[in-house]
Amino acid sequence: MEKECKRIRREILEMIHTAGSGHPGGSLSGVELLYVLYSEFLKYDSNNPKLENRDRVIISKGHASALVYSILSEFGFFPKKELKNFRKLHSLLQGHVYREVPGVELSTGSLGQGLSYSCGVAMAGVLNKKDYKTFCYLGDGELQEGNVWEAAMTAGFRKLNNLCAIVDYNKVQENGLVREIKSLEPLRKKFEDFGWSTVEINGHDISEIKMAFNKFLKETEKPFVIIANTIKGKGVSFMEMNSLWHGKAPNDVELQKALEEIGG
Ligand SMILES: Cc1ncc(C[n+]2csc(CCOP(=O)(O)OP(=O)(O)O)c2C)c(N)n1
Repeated sequence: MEKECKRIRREILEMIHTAGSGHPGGSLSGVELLYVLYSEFLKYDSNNPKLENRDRVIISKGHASALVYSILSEFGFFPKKELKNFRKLHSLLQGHVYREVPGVELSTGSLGQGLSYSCGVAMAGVLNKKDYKTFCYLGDGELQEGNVWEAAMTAGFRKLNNLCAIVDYNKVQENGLVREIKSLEPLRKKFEDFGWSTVEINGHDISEIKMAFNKFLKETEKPFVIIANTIKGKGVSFMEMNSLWHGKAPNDVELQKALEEIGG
């Protein structure tokens, strides 16, 4: 799977380079998390993306669109050739994930909303006696939004054991370090106090990610959160942990250097 993840990383950077804009840092940090989810855990039919009993994936950090589109095309939701239209006017693949794209459940980009929506989707599953699961992918800077904690409280109170939040804890937000701008710590304890089951992993370690999703599938009582320690810009030395690469496209020389470093 490491080879595939390198390919996704290269594709993300090529898309952002061609578009001349985008969000490399927080896309590169989530590659393994989404790759493992789609390849081994998610129930879906890419030829029938609205299948009633599909598992739902809500991308709350909607700016990670290059990552999401690369993953969705990898798993057959639409052809790879569409990726060259990323961020072009009138193309389907807009800069923040858009629900007309096959496989995207909710248009996002205004941070802080995905977990509330995910609670609604998960509650609908319970009320309608459906056995789908709901996964919500969040950024760490995004957790500074109050709405996230209202949703976290709801999920805990409602015991939404069909809901799995995935926090891409890459420690860097748009303008600097999360711990210096508004620390989330003690993050795991916060979720536990709100009634969640928690696991904390290395979000680039395939076997730890699998362990975490397996644990979620065995959860019977509480909503589940995977706190995934990741590296913003993972795989490219000059992008790693550097907020300058939150929302900037590499130029030709930078792209070449990045692709060489990623290798594969
Ligand atoms: C409500 C809202 N405020 C501000 C922004 C602008 N913005 C886009 S990405 C971002 C930083 C998000 O940081 P984080 O959640 O850590 O994302 P990641 O590092 O994973 O890319 C901000 C402030 C936004 N999209 N929505």
